[in-house]
Amino acid sequence: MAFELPKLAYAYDALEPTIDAKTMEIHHTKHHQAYVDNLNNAIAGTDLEGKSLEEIQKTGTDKAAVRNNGGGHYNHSLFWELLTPGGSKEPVGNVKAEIEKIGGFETFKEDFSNAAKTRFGSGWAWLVKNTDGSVTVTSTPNQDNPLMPVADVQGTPILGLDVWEHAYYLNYQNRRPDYVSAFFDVINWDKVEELYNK
Ligand code: MN3
Repeated sequence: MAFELPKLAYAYDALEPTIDAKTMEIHHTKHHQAYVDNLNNAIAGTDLEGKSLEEIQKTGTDKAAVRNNGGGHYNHSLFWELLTPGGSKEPVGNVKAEIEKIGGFETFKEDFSNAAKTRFGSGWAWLVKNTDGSVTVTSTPNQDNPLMPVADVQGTPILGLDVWEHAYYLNYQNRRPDYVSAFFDVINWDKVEELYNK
């Protein structure tokens, strides 16, 4: 069964003013759809066909088309779920406790924002869960993610921010820092906690 574009749990205009409806619609129906289609084409007839999306990140990304489009599908599928209208303002539960251990929420916000702002060109900022349960802030270029063997910091992504220009340019133009700080208004921290506890 080929991969499909996931439906969003909210309307395209639900995240305004942080993310405008036009950006959401193009991002979901054009950019994400293209990653899905190109991933399906890249794995058709190969031993990756039928593997889970997570498994593909871990084992299939030595091929450029799978790395770029498999990463694109995984990253965006996660990203949509991490957003919610109104956001939930602060981390909860185990994630809150782990963020306390790396300096607390304000320090985390600064570190995560710096990772997002200083990622040159296109890429993603991440909070990952390590195998010992601790959490680390990192970033990756392009559509790479911390599940891929090629990533500088390996781990399970529990929060991610798309810092490609297509994610913010209509509303923020070149002001990536404004987009990054607004992101904190729409984070679904309950989802982050759910991913941590998986
Ligand atoms: Mn994107």
